[in-house]
Amino acid sequence: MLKLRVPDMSCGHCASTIEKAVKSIDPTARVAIDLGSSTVAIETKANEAAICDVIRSAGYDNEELAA
Ligand SMILES: [Cu+2]
Repeated sequence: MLKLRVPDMSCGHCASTIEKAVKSIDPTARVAIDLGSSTVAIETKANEAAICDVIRSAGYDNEELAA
């Protein structure tokens, strides 16, 4: 489980952009977004650094949280 803090995520549109970005790398990923705490939990078998990068490319800086 990859947990990220994504400070610039503020609405449902942000959430769906991030989810689409993750699924462009791993269509089977499970993405749980919590706008209240600006965190995203991702269950994926894909490379975690690649997931962070694709979210960044979509316009959302992010940092990994300790599990
Ligand atoms: Cu938004």
